[in-house]
Amino acid sequence: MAGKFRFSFGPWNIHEGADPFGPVVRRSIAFNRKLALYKKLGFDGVQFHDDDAVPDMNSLSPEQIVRKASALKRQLDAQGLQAEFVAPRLWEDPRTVDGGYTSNDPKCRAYALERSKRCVDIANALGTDLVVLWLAREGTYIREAKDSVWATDRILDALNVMLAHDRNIRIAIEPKPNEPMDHTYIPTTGHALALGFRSMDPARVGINIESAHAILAGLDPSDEMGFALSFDKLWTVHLNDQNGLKFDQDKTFGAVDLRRAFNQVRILDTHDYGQNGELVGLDVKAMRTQKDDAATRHLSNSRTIFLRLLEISRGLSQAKLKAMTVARDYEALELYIVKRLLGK
Ligand code: XLS
Ligand code: MG
Repeated sequence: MAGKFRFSFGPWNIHEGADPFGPVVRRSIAFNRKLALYKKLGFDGVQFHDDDAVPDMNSLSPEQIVRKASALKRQLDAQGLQAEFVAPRLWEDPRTVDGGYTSNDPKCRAYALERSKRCVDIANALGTDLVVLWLAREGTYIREAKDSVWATDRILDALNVMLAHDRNIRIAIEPKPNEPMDHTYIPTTGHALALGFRSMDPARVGINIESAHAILAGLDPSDEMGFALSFDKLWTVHLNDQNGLKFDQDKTFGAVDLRRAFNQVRILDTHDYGQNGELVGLDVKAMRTQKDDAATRHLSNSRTIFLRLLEISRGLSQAKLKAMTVARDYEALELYIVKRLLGK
């Protein structure tokens, strides 16, 4: 029985358009107004950074943080929205300039671990058991700055600190090979899964695969997803698109390579992604050129493209696919797929 997909995005996906070379170009949309847009755009789930949920959390006590997160949970309930995950934002604070868990300064490492525990508390208060861990600055600009064995062990310690802090929390590591660092530790799905298996509770460590991150690692996102699915470890996804090996573009899903997007949809659908409540996250950014009143189109367009590719995937003739693969006639298979993508 074909499942129904539910979608999510984070408040950072509606943004003012600043890039490293220029300031904001659109008006800020207040958080409450963003929340009101979710259902209208066809989304049920909200992804959070810890400080999206509780702004200014560094100046609050653990109890105050939980109180604020609980108030937000009531707001989400009132809108019929679900918090999908919370991710510790460990890349903006001055104490995380050299990374969080792998900073060379022990005081900064201690800050990163404390912050991660608060993130777990926020997830709890928001009614989700999922934390996403994007290891943004856990890496180096120059190889000699850190020892990669030591760094791997520090990231493992951080997983254990979070797993021990809460008996139910699950952690989905989001691998990315570079940016903002020259090289990031835990760059691929394989690295992340291997690390999880060394943790104190491997059953509670899984994966978030972002399409663009896999592409930046020279890998095919659908195969990365398939690898994680075969371990039952694909707990969320960040679908988007990426035009070659450059900065992380977070383009509209399917906007660069429709066939690559199609294969992501197909692997997810074929293996019943979503059956345990997983959402389809769209980590897409609006182009800087979008005007204020049209700066949410990348979200609804990504969802529309996903659903259209789903229709195409479900409309394929299983008998034809089988015959062509048994005959090893991959030219015929290729034309069949491309024609379907062309609407023929
Ligand atoms: C990075 C993301 C980041 C994580 C969550 O690619 O946009 O925000 O997904 O921490
Ligand atoms: Mg992401």
